[in-house]
Amino acid sequence: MKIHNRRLAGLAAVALAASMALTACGSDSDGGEGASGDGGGTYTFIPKNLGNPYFDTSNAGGEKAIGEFGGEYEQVGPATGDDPAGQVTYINTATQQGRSALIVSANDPDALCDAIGEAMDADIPVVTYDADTNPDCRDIFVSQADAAGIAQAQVDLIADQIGDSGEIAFLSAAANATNQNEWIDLMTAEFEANHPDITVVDTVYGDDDDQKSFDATAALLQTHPDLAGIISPTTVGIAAAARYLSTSDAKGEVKLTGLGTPNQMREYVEDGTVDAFALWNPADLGYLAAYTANALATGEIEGEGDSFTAGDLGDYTVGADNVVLLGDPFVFDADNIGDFDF
Ligand code: RAM
Repeated sequence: MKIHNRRLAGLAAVALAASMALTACGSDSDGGEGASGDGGGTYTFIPKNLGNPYFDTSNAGGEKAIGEFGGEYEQVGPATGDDPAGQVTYINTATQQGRSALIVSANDPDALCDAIGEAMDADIPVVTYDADTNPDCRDIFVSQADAAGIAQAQVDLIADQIGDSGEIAFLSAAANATNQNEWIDLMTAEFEANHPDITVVDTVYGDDDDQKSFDATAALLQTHPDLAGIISPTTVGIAAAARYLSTSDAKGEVKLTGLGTPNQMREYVEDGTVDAFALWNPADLGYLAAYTANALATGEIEGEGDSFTAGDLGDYTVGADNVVLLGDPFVFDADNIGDFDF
């Protein structure tokens, strides 16, 4: 439905796009309708924040894909992972420049929607990846894995590590992060339904900032002296928490799991601070998001039910709610972490 609106709006946007082409960047391949065939086009990645190794990896995957189909890549974004207003300014700039498509990991489900709506009114497709907005305010969400599967993997890991009994807490990213909030809600429901001896005692927020996450871990241990485990469903949070635990008396006593990158977590798995954690391949996520944006920008797909080929990853079909699903999460432990380098 939204896609149709965008198509209708596209007619009205032709004049706007034409006038923008006179002032923007001097390239006649700019603009939502400017990408033709498989090649060309200008693609802007807007992660939650810059300087986060997770997004460095995912966006490098996006850059690789864009190179394969002959487009131009850029990455812009705020310094911290709790700044939706910062993301809005980058979306507005990209719209004024008439980029071919935007690929956004949203810091907030609602706060970006007006800016994204203006981009789509100018016939610039908007793909969210990693963290979605409300579904009715973007074209397609490229999802790293099914949210229920991500939640279940982390519940199973902590339940196994603490003997299915005791107090646990969440160390999250930003309080408004759609992805973390959805996973935490699903995990809480799963504990209540199937793990009667596990009690969730707290949720704290490190805003995907290393120092804030480190400090929040210290505070959690002080506030809850009987804590058995921490789940941190953010790569920044779990790495900071592991660093704190690795030199504290709680090392190996308070279990830590969640979502991390192998390169950030390797030393903590090898020194016994962490038994196992999960993630998908972020490079594949960015790669798939770029091919999805290209397929929208070239008109190859419009929405649910349409199929496209994402380079080396193969064929994908847009599912319900205009979601494209990458695959299943993967569990890393001491036996396999040496096989990965991201
Ligand atoms: C952090 C970010 C990102 C999340 C990963 C697991 O890098 O919060 O949104 O998907 O962790």
